[in-house]
Amino acid sequence: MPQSHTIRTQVAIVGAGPAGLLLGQLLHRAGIDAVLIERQSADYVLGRIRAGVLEQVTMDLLDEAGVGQRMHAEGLVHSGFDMVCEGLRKRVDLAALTGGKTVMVYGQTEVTRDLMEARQSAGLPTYYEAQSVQIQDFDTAHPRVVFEHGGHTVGVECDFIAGCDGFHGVCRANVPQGAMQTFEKVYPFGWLGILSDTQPLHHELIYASTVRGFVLCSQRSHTRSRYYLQVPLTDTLDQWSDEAFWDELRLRLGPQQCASLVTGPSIEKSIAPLRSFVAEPMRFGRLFLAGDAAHIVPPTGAKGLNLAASDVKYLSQALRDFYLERSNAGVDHYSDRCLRRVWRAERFSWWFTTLMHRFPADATIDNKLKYAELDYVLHSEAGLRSLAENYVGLPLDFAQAGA
Ligand code: RFL
Ligand code: PHB
Repeated sequence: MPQSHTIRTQVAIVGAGPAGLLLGQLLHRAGIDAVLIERQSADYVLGRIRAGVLEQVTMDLLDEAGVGQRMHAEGLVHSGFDMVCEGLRKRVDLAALTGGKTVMVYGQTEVTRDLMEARQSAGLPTYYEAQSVQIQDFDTAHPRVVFEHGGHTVGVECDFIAGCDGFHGVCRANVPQGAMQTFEKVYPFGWLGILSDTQPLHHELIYASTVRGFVLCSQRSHTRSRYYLQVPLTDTLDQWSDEAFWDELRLRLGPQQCASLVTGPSIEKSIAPLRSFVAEPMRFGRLFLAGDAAHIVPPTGAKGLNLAASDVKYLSQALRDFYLERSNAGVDHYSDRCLRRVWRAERFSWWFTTLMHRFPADATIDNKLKYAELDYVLHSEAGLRSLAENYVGLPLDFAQAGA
């Protein structure tokens, strides 16, 4: 007979990606008890190569969580990026356009590692490789999470469940039909990404719109590069040898931009579909959704991880209000506060994606119009300022009710 046991906590967090781990850390610092439940192993979570650009709001939150030291020591502060379009190359000077704001290039893997280590050294409970995770009774004051772990059935009794389990998780899927409205757009292409231990093409990021499709030249350090190519959704990894990738990158950017390109073997290669998605409201009873569980942006605007961080900021504040101030205000306003920032980031990510990619259904006039828009944005103070303001991240404060 498999054994079972029950644990009692204040907040059960489902999913130990950046959203779940960061929430766990902020709650711990506020003296609120939480248990983390993750379907995968810690190594698997660390093996996922995803985001690379952190906004100031995210950096501040990592500092608040007490895990910012390595980010400040090893992360790369970027005060601008380059845009390339049909032979035009222009630097977007983020700092000059936003009153000194910058972004940090520091991989999601590193953020996750720092949070995992902090959690482990504080001795906080995390169940990795949890199977058959179920959430129950979250429309009552006594929610539960039940799962299989190491041959045992574990029940977690709690006051709240935080659904930080990503787009394919169980939490959103268990909300009764009709209680949440979803909005979705799937783009007709994906991003083929490659990681390689080679010197980056440029000291800052390059976003390029080319006749053969979008290119992003990013990086993780001075010796590790991350490149992305827009590819048809039907493409598979076995069609893309490293050689084919570098050849296509050279074709898209042209010999002049690629003069100093250093190529080498890939250490990771993956294809990600692009999607805009929002579920609202982000709360049902005592279940809160945060991060990719509630919304997805196409990665062009580098907003996904940053939105997960701002959700977690609002959620940790709401839970602090509830436990430390005995106030329901934060809990009640959680969804509205998040969604206002989410929708603005959705709009920017959709706009930047549409502008920079070739769509299969685009007529020649669409391409001409996109070029004209890029030409305008890059040669207008107002256009550049709007791009820069959104890229560095909108402030958290405008999301206060009524503002
Ligand atoms: P995650 O990272 O998906 O973590 C969810 C966790 O939940 C677990 N899980 C479950 N656990 C228990 N029970 C279940 N039933 C479960 N089902 C799932 C999963 O195993 C996982 O560990 O969501 P989270 O924490 O909300 O974090 C969101 C970010 O990961 C995501 O938004 C970013 O990676 C998006 N993104 C970028 N964001 C940025 O801010 N800047 C960027 O530069 C950036 N670049 C990117 C990106 C995403 C990309 N891909 C691959 C989608 C570049 C790419 C290519
Ligand atoms: C990345 O380095 O993975 C990255 C950077 C900027 C983006 C998306 C992804 O817009």
